Amino acid sequence: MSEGVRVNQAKTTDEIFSDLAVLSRAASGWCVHNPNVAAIVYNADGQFVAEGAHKKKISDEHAEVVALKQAGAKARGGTLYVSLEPCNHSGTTGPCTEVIKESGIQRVVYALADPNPIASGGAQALRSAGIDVIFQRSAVLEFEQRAWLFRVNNGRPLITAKVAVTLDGYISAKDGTSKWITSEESRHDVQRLRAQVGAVVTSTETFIVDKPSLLPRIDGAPTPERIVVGNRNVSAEGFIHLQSRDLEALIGSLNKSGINHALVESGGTFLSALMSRDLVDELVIYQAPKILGSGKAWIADLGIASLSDAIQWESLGTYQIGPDVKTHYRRVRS
Ligand code: AOF
Ligand code: ZN
Repeated sequence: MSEGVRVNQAKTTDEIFSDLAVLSRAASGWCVHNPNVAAIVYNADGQFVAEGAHKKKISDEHAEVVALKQAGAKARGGTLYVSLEPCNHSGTTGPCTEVIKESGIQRVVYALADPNPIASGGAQALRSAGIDVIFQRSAVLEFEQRAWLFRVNNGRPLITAKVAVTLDGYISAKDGTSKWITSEESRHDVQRLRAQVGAVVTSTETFIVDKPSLLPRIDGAPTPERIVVGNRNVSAEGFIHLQSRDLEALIGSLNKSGINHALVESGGTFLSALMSRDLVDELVIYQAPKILGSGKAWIADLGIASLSDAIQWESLGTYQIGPDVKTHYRRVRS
């Protein structure tokens, strides 16, 4: 199906995929181990019937099953849109392909082939049962599921670092003052980041100086695992304290919990250690329109002497947040 073609309903497939992206993003903080899959059901007349997302921390039910259960008999003859190829295996639940067949769904449109060998084969199984199966690649839905895909492909979570800096790149002034460099609007935006990840990580240094809660202060938001890394003794109730500077221990702990996406909120020392090990995959930089001229830099000397050795990033988007500018970067590895 080409972009812009309307199939017996008010929305194009790309528009429905955008709706799936919104559902997927809202579910991402609820998913450990598993992908943040979303599904939407339209009936035979092309009318919206039901939607669902996988929220592993609440239920094992896959997105397709959540949406189809809600749709009931209205799914008969209809179309199921799903961000990931439906699974064909019995794992924590039975195969979604069986539930789809029983639902009477006539058409399945999915955006990403399942890279998980034990779960794959769903598209073929549905075709064999006489269901029309359409694969339409979606960069938007690949992006929303990138943390899980990254973990499947790399054996560790996607790591995003968030920093709040002045125009000249400082996170605190010479006298140590750091509250608040960025605006209230930016700080609220950070709450939404925390709500979308499985873990928020900081260093003992930042923990002692800032006493951050690292919790998303948003009603009904999922609670990320909170991790403090470093040798110093801290009283961190509700946090996991990894009393070591060994970053392998951090990765091991994140993997043990099945974290797809971790957010690092720390000062320059810890961030530089991660950066030196090439463990930062994305950056979210909030830049306030302030200049200090001196203070603590957000990143330390990385031992890079020449421009040709610079660590490369690409921008995924720039946004005005109140008086500040937020830029989202992705590491470019050649
Ligand atoms: C999900 N949610 O909505 C879909 C998934 O551990 P299990 O048995 O729940 O199986 C997880 C695998 O199932 C997952 O890696 C993916 O390949 C497939 N589909 N998983 O958690 C969903 N549709
Ligand atoms: Zn499934």
